[in-house]
Parts: sequence; structure tokens; C-alpha cells
Amino acid sequence: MSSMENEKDLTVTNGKSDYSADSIQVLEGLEAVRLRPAMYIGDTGIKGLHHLVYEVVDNSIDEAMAGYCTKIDVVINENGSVTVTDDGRGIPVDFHEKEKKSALEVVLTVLHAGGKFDKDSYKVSGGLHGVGVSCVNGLSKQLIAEVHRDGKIYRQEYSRGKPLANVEIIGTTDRTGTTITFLPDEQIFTQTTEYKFEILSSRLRELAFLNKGIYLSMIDKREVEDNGDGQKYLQENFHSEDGLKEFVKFLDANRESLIEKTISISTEKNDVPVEVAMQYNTSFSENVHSYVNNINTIEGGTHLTGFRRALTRTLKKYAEDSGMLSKLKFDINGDDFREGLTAIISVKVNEPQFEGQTKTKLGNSEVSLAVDQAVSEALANYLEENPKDARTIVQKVILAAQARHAARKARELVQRKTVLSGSGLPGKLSDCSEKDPSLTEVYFVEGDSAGGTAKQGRDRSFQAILPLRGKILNVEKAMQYKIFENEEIKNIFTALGVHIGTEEDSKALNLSGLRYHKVIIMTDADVDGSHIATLIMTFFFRYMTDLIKEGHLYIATPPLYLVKKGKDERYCWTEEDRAKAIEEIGKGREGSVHIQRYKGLGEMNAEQLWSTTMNPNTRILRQITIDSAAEADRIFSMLMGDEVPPRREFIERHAKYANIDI
Ligand code: 0RA
Repeated sequence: MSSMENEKDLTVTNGKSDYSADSIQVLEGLEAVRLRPAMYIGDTGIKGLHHLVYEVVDNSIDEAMAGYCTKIDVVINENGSVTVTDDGRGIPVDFHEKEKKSALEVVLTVLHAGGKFDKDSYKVSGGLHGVGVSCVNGLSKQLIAEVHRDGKIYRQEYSRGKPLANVEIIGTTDRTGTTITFLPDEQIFTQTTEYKFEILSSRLRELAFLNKGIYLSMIDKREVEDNGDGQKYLQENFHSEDGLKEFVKFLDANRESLIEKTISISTEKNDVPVEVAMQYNTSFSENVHSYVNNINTIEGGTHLTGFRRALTRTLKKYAEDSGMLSKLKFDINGDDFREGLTAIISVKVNEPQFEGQTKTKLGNSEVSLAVDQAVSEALANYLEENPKDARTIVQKVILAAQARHAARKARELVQRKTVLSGSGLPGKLSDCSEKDPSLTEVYFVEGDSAGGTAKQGRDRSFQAILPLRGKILNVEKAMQYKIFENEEIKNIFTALGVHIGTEEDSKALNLSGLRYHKVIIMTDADVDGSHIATLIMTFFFRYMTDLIKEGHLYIATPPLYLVKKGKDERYCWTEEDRAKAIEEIGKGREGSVHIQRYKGLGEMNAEQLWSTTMNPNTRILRQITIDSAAEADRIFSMLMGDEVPPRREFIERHAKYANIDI
């Protein structure tokens, strides 16, 4: 091992005073990150924790987009640290004149230094918050950067953003690339520092589809699998030759396609690279997902507006020109063109402006026209060249419009016929006395009997109860008008004080009248209960997406066990809880304690239900978020759609209650 300190081009001895001055400035930079981590990575919960990995991977993706990198490997190590390796050019290691230190150290310790070196500004990614690897460094208890470049291996180690030594040369190499290993700092990530394989792998899969040609892999060294011929680590590899086209096929794996071909567009308009893939299927839901610089723009924006406008205009013009609309007695609107449409829109924007609540709405106005032009040209050509498909699509659109009109009639009828109490609220709703929605919550409870217990157990000042009868309608399989005829669903709408938009836009949701800011689904802790919760979530996902996006939807978690010895009672939510309780109150002897398995809410009395599941001070609420709308859509369509084998496979893989119920 030879220290870099002796090498002329990297020496820092001549500027010793500068160096210490620099390090103070650097410290201030990353100190700010440590002081207000949420400002840089969104939050310090599980999301922010995973964001660290995305931040590093995004740098490697940038290298790939610049044409220098083909392979990115992510490893969760046994000790919980994460290693990201790429075969790009490697972070530069030469002497940085301004900062008077190795460029590697600058990239790792100066905020926003990531792209400063490259004037061609190939860098359009850089992550949602675009803060660079230095930010990851600042939030890591330990970080090791290893660079293969110019035949040598360079290494530097840091702790909480501070270098522990100068850059060293630790060997020779015949390749180029960067390896970053970091251990998140538990002083920052106080909730959890445990990475979830599925969260990371699902992001890597998405990146593989969005950046075709790149090889990505994900290994979990904490998990050893026995696959018949010996043990190996849990691993998944991602690679897509067809990119977005394959992404759409993947999302529609559990749906029946309407036309055989996936329409795909890849072009550049006014310096904006635009890629689109779309496919119609026989379902009733719209699954259009948009990305800017690989970031899932769940709030949409100008690129989505451009896409919608082009789709509606081009298809409408084709339908009119071909005379298919001549006998139509009702109007067709934008929604109708997107029913049963799965599409991905991906644009690359140099200086993206992100707006909206979660900063995932694209604001750049020039992008709208770029996408509009790209889509209308390509789609018009497609329709001309494939008249049979074109007719099938138009027929589907007409059916959608017809169904929408039927749905409107049903809705109007509903509004007149709903059984309402004097207050105009559903009779089954036990309302709370507080009127300020930001202070109140409503529990959707499965079954009338559990509803009764919840009604007794609640704090009626701010908690309302709406009992739902058994399994609510599976909205994934039903036509829209059926949904608005459904008693339970009508009750949900009126109880929440939310109505579904106007005639023109039947999926727009008006949340201004929302009567409770916490909407809590409470079902039994068994297979049936989770099925019911899934049905309710599917309904919210398809018809009240904004309610989820704005963070109003929660799931209550009743305990699974009560471990009891004499007067000593312990509620347990996990198997670990249970083992711990037996250890503590039964001194490790299972026989000496009474263990009650709760399957149903009905097995608890009102007081138990309050203290375990409803009391804000002691309960566990899980907030439902839509991290990846595309993935959520795929899972909902699989869980609630027609195809049985993929559902069975998913349930078997994720079964939470299976082993304790049998
Ligand atoms: C700054 C400049 C260059 C590359 C990189 C940073 C870079 C950063 C990361 C982080 C992970 N992998 C990375 N690969 C590259 C340009 C390098 C050059 O001009 O040779």
C-alpha cells in the first residue's frame, strides 16, 4: 500500500492552511445535511434510507447514460451496509485546483459537486433530490470509495462525511469503475437502518426498463437460499433489451391485451428525448405512468399533459375521419381514450422543475409540446398503417364513453336514493363530535359485530365508525356503473364527504369536502381480513388515488397474540414480540403462560380494541403510500384480476398469516 500523499499531483502539503480551511468549509456543507437530513433526502424513515442507495445508483446510471457504463451491481452486505459497483470511468482522482485536494474527495465531501467536472452536462439524472453521493457520505457512519482508473485502484474511507485519511493507491487493475460501500448512520436513521430487498430490487427493475441495455443486479448477503444445487445468496438480475415496451408487457402480464402490438415511440423533439410505449387491454382502468430523468412523476406534469392531449386529439381525428362516430348520440372525452390503456412516458429534461406536494410534478412548459408532437406523429402513422387495430381501439373508446354515460345515470339515481340519516350521512355511520377534519378519523370496520365493538371502544369525540358489510365489490373486475350502484361504496363516498368529479372527468376527485383526515381500514388479522383490506385499498387506489397520495389512508394493526400469566398481560404484534413476552413473563416456558391468538377483532372486547388498535398513543397505524405507482398498479391488477396462478404465487411468497393460521 502506498499513500497518495507522496505523489506530486495530489500533494496537499503545500497548501496545508488552505486544506484545513477547506475542510472546515466542507464540514459545514455536510454538517448542514446531517442537521436537516429531511431537506436533502425527503425523510429519515424507511424511504429516506432507501433513497441513499438510489442516490448512488443514479450516479452510476448517469455514467451509463453518458455511454461509459454497462453494469451496476448492488449488494446488501451481512452487516447491513450497501455496496454499489459500476464499470464506468471511475470518479476522477486527479488534483482539484480549487479545492486543493483529490477530485474523489471533492465529489464525496462537497455538496452538489457530482457533476461539476463535466461541461458537456451529460448529467440529467442525479436523483429526485439531486444531492449527489456527498450527501450519502454525510449520512453514513462509514463510507468507502474505491475507484479503478488509469490502471490503479484508489481508495478513501470516511466517517459521517469526514475523510479518515488521504486517498491511497491500494493496487493495480485492468478495468475502470467505481465502488461505493456505505453504512447508514443510526444517529440519523433512528427508525430503521434495515434495507428491504424488495424495495431496492423493484427500483432496479424499473431502472432496467427505463434504461435499456444496462445490466443491473441485486444481491442480499443477509439471505442464503438453498436452490437445490447448493446454497447461494438471494439474487435478482435485471436487463431489458426492449426497454419501455417490455415495461408495459410486464405491467400488463395479468391483463388480456386488446391488440397484439405494443406501440412504441423513441424520438427527440426540440432537444427533449421522448420515449413512450403503450398498449390497450380489456380492463377498465387507466395505467399511465410518467418519468422524468428516471424519476417516477406520480403527480404528472407537462409531459403527461402533452401525452394526453396528443392521444385524445389524434384518436378522435382518426375516428371522425373514418366515420365511426357519425351515429354517436353522446360525447367522448379524454377519460374514454385512456380506459384500458397501459402506457409509460419517459422524458429526459436538462433542468427539470419539479413542483407539487411531493415535488414529483414536472413544470417545464416546453416539454408538453415536445411530447405532444412526438406522440401525435407516431400515433397517426400507426393508425394509418394498422387499420384493423385502429378500429378495435376506437370501438373500445366508444364503449368506454357509453359506459360512462350509464355510470352517470346510475350516479344521479344514487344521489336521489341513498339512505341518509337526517344529517345527510349514511345511517350506518357513527360520527364523531369534532367537526374539524384535520383532527378527526374514520374507521372502516369489517362486519357489523366488530363495528359494534369499535363503536363502544372508540373515543367518540374524534373517531367515527363506518361498518362495511363483508367483502366489498371488487372494483378491478366491475364496470363503473356497477361500482356507483354498490351500497357500501356509496356509503364510503357520502361518509367521507367526497364526490367523484364532474361529467367531463369522472375520475377527478374533489377532496375539499373530506370530513376526516385519517381514513383507517380495520380488518381481522387473518387471510379473510387482509383480502377485505386489499379490496378496500383497490377501491381507493382506483377511485380515490389523491386521497392516498395526500397521505390520508391508513391500515390499523390489531395484535396477533395476547400472552398472559396471572395479571401480567402482553399484546404481541409479531412472532418476535411473542417470543419476547414468553421469555419475559413466562421465564421462557411456553407452558407456563396462556397464549391467545387473535384472529378476529370480535375476539377482543371494546376496551382491548381501544388500547391495542385505536388509542393513538399505543396503536400501530401503517400509512399507505404510493411509492411506485406502476408497481402498485401491477400488484393490484394481479391480486384482483382474473389470472389465478400469478396471484397464488404472490400470496405464497408474501403470506404473512399462512403459517400461524394452519
Ligand atoms: C464526476 C465526473 C465524472 C464521473 C463521475 C463523477 C462519476 C461519479 C460516480 C459515482 C458512482 N459512479 C460514478 N462514476 C462516475 C467524469 C469522469 C471523467 O471525465 O473521466
